[in-house]
Amino acid sequence: MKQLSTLLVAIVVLLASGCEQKSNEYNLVPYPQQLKAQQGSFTINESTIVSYQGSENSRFVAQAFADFIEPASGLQLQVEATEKGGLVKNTVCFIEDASLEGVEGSYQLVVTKDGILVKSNNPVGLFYGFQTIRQLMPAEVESKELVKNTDWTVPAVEITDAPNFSYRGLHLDVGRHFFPMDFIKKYIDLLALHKMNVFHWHLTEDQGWRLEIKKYPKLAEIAAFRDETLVGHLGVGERQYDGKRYGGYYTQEEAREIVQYAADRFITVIPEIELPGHAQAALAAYPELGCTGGPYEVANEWGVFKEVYCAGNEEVFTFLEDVLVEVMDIFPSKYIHIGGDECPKARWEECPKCKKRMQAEGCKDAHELQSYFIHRIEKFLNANGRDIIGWDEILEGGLAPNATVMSWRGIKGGEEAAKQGHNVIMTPNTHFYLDYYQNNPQKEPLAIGGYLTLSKVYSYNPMAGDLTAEEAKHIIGVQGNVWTEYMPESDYVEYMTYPRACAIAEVGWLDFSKRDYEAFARRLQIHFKRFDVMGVNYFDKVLMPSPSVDKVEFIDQAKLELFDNAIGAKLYYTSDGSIPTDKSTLYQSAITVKEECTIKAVAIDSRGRASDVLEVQAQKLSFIEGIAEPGENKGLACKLATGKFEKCSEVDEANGKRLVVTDVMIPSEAPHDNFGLSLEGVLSIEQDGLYQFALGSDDGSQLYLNDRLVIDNDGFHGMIYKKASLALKKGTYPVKVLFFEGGGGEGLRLEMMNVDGDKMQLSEYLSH
Ligand code: TNX
Repeated sequence: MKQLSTLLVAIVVLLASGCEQKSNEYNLVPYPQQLKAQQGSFTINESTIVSYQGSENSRFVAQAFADFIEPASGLQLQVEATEKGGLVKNTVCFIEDASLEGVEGSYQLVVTKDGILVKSNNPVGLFYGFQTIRQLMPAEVESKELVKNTDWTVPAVEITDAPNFSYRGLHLDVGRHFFPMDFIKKYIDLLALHKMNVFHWHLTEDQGWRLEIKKYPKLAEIAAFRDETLVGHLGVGERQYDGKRYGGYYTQEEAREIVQYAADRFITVIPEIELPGHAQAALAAYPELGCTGGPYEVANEWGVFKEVYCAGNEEVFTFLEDVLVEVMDIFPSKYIHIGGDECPKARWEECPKCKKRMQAEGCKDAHELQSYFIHRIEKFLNANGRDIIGWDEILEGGLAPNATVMSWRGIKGGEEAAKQGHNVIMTPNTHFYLDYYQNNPQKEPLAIGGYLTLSKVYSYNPMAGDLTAEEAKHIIGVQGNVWTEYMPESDYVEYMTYPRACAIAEVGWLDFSKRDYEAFARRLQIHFKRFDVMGVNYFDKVLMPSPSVDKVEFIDQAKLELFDNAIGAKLYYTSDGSIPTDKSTLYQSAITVKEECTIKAVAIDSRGRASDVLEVQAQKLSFIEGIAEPGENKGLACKLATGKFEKCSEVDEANGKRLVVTDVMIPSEAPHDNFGLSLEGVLSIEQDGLYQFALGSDDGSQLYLNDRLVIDNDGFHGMIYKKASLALKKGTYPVKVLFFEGGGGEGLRLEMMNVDGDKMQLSEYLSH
């Protein structure tokens, strides 16, 4: 009996490993819509022929395939036209057949032991067939040098494939840091490998203008260089600068070379020329284009700057149109990205020319002036046969009629645009901002902030919003954004971009219902071998577990859940301060915490690699008692002060208009920029227990309870939430919220959760 069971175990193990091997043969990223595994394989040898049928482009793809495999294999395959429509022995055929069904990029691929056949009704599909064959071949095929003793085999398979979205992009900010031509080409190579079809080239910024414009030579001489660069993180410590001149730009010839290089890989380059904001570098070169006339400097640190193109000056439009004429001449793309994001209105509100323009155009506020600006540029580009894309701020003050919107502040802007019948590209910072940390920030090189794991990127469903099927059709695709404030080196760009961009490629390509993160992560491990040969500096660490709360706060006890971010890893933890190992307690279900301690947890993968250590503090809270009486009136007393504030304490001291608000909110009387609020009253608590508060604001805010500061969300920043838990006795508590808005976006919210963790309707508990 024992022998029999041993035998059974052996068979099961064998079968299991056999299965694994089979699935390992098709490590395609993105994974095809339909794949049927077949027995056997085809081996490319010196007498294999590469044939083609169809337009000149089919010859081009066949030749590109032959050229691709030559360096590693040493094979110089003959490329020739064919009349035959089917699979031919020892041939790799690329057939363009107009009678086939399918969207652009769709293709069929058959590999048998005799040969390979790719069919498509369009050359892009043939090219993607080539990319699939490439990924099915041994990773060594990526080598630029001859690789000996390797069989150039392709496993037998039948694939029917098509992209889910027509726009699958990756962006690169070359304004904050400048990257060499070779790197741009490598970036494009990687897009092609992953069947992405747009390279969004973010060419102008406050910190540098990166494209030669013949009519305005000072853009290259002056705007392309800054005197020095901020050292470290903008938000941390005293600001220091490196004292080194930094910059560079692409000549028009170089930019054309990139356009051609991308076109050869069926990739469109969409250039972005930022306007009306993020323009300080251009103003440094041509100060007459700003509201004040300067002087201006190319920015040497990050952020949003108030110096923007003057909207009242005709010269600005002449300049931008001249620039765009040269841009259109270099970039054949139907779309031109005109930015439109983060444009503070402070200068416009004070500028006589802008005021005059507002009056003449009937703009009721500066947002409408921005809308006028974008409309005007759109009109110019439309007249030249091009369409604009803008960041979601272009919704403010009214969308230009034919604009496509890139939704970056989450998905709201995108949905709004889709509802208005505009096309949308989803690039939400919640899922697709590759400048965010992908692992424990303390263990990673400096990044802008955030926390965005591979699995979170992968989980994004562009269609999961509140849109009707008809509206959802306006979502034409997805894009990852790579902002480079904190990425001075190409290698580091790659580290931040890959493999998260692989996940974006798959989100853009594969139907949501077919996506499977675990299978994706397993395929990636094999895909990494290809990256190794290509010299891609990808991120590959075992990810720390994520905690259900950042800090465990409790009265008697609380639960902490851990979530696994690594695939096939086990989680271990300690609560005695020691570093967890695979000998520590295995995490199986939520940890109950009854005493103050630090929970430390790690993930350990099947290869024995450990993640960084996650640390979560557990803190016992003592009850606070309310010191006030309930107010007579609902809501809060509000003081609205206008002026420039940099800190909440300044708002506290300022004089202002007296109003009443029903909730913690910005009253409708408030202007768009430069004001402060002080909201005061009492909060009534009906039951003893643990309450959670989340104070969100853009810019700074503070929450006081019982005259004590409990949440400090002060300073200039975008929408950030800060949280606190408090153990409150039944009673009435004095409450005060301070807030200021200093330009750019605006927002203020206080959320409160009760003892059961349910959201409370805060306004019902407020009085004054
Ligand atoms: C916001 S996304 C920006 C960029 C920054 C980025 C940093 C967008 C349209 N504007 O200027 O680089 O955040 O994450």
